[in-house]
Amino acid sequence: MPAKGHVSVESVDGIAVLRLSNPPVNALSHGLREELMAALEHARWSPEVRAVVLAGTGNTFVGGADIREFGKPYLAPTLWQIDDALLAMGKPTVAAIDGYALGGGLELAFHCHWRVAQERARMGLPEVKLGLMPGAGGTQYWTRLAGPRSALKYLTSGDLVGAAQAAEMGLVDRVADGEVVDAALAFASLKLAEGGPLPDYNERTERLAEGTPDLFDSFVADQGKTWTGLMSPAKIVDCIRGACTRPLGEMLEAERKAFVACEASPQAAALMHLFFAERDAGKLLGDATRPPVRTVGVIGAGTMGGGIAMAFANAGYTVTLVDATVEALERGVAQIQSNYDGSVARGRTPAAKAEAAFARIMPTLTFGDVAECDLVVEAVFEDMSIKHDVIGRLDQLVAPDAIIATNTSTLDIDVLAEAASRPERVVGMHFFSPANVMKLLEVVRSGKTDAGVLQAVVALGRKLGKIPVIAGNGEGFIGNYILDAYGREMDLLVEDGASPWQVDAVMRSFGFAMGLFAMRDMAGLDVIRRIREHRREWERPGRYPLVADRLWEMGRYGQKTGAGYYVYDGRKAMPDPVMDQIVEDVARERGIVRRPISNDEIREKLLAAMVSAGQRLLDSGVAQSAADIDLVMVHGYGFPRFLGGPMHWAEQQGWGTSSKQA
Ligand code: 3H9
Repeated sequence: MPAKGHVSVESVDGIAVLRLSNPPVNALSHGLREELMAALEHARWSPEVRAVVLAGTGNTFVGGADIREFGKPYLAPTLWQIDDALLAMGKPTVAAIDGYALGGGLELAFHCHWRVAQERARMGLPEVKLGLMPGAGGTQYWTRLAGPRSALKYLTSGDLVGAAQAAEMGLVDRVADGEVVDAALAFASLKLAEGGPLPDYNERTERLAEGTPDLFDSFVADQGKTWTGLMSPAKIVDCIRGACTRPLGEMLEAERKAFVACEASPQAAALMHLFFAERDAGKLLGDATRPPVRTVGVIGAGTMGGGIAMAFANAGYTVTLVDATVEALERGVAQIQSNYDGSVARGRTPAAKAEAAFARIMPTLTFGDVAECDLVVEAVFEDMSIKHDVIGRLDQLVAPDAIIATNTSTLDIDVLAEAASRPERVVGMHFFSPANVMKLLEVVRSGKTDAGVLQAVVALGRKLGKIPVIAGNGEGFIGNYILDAYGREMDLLVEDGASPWQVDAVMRSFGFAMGLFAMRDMAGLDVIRRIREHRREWERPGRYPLVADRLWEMGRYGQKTGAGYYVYDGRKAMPDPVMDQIVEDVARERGIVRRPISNDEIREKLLAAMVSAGQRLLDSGVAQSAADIDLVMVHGYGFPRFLGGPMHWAEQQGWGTSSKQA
């Protein structure tokens, strides 16, 4: 039968091959489900069909339920009805998995009697990453096929497994090194020839005895702390626990109810919002094109420069890393080496991969060695005249169409771009420290940055595995502008009566991993003072908070001096009576009558400061969308992911922000 719509059907020796097609990831959207249901019914009742092979098209089996349909009324046939139709088939069914089989897609395969996977296939139940849980039998079938231990591990993390590992675990029955549909057809023929009863999950109980109370208790004790703000991991655990002790039918019903509760949760709305925002980031550009970047140079082998070089090297780029002195270069290279060693020791990077990446970094003292690069990122000291000078020199050196990127976090990119004879090729690449780890990349455009340059840098950011958010050249771009706004609010709250300890505790209880005062102590109050000096923050309208300067004057630079906002025992922060006195003194000098400030007031004021700063960024066009602001705050500034970012959060609270698209 010729291909038609979302499901094509072909018959091979009495075996119906159903191929699903819904690009880009063959999600189980309503239209696809309608056609699939019709094809399954036809296969069921057609006497010529002896068995069914279910396959995807493109390079994916099925990426899961259609995430865009969540939160809307369920349209029949639902995924549950499709799965029931597979169970009712009464003829052998084989899933032929190539590419991804995820979420509802893997569950669809679980509803087939057997699974054949191409060796490059990857599968898993990543629903937890969307604030959801498997809702079409995933918790039950995984547990019955591969045991509760692996179900706990993979379903609460959402991690994927490859075909070979899946076969070892019992999730798939055969791994194919060639065309997967051919292998599935051969497998189905074999099963037809063998005859005998079809497998029944009710009888697959051999792994369930592993599910002892101790297994679950110790798993929760160990992992529970990483589930802050999420309801689905605990529900997943409950369903796996139930799989080991309760009848299958009862637990499928329980799983479905739990899924529906997760689907309706604010966390799921927040995480799905981020899922789409992450994919939309950097997309609001025109279609200007230019050749992709192939060769990269980094100027400055300090902490940022070294991290940036690693980010490129990890993505397969050869990087020319320049510094001016032997000592600086050697120190930088030693730091890079030690970062790779640490990553290997912690089991995060295989040794061979780390070695290969390290070998791609070419240190040099010769500035001219970057002459052939398609893109050079300057990561020299954060000082206008130094950066201006470097950009001017690069402009003279590199090819006319090469891109010059600056890693500034605070300087005016329009002014920096003036150093180049072609300012249109100058762009900001604001990496976050450690640059080889943090996913956020602010791509900052000056008034003159060429659209093609912007697009090339966004594409490059994606290749580095970053989330590239485009920002205009406003002060602090997106992230630091918002950080400033709520940082100032926090400082004022402290002068007015709160303590840093209280404010940080409020932030942590909201979901931040760390409070901002503790963060400042970690970054160093001397470093932060330099930034304030550069920005001349005291000249801004409104009350200028004084405590940070007072600490700096006293040499209390934070962790590095053993005292800042807190006093330190090693890295352990403790409230400090001296700090209380400093605050009292400042308040007295300013005539402020300090008062007790409630946690609610602190939270409201901080969030209001973030959100109104975000709104100003939208109004001025520095941020292209509210979703971009959310990405910046979640990926660069520790805003709790399960709340979806400040703008999404505010909208959920009914605060009424407007999102503007460029
Ligand atoms: C579920 O299944 C629940 C069930 O248990 C129970 C139900 C009862 N739906 O990531 P990419 C879009 S929950 C709709 O850039 P890649 C995506 O937005 C679901 N759209 O590609 C993007 O659109 P655009 C469980 C989806 O190659 C485009 O596809 N499944 C879906 O880097 C390309 O995406 C998951 O959680 C979807 N399910 O990665 C899997 N998936 O082009 C979620 C993707 O307009 N998906 N899109 O920007 C992924 O992890 C990755 O997309 C995947 C491909 C690995 C599949």
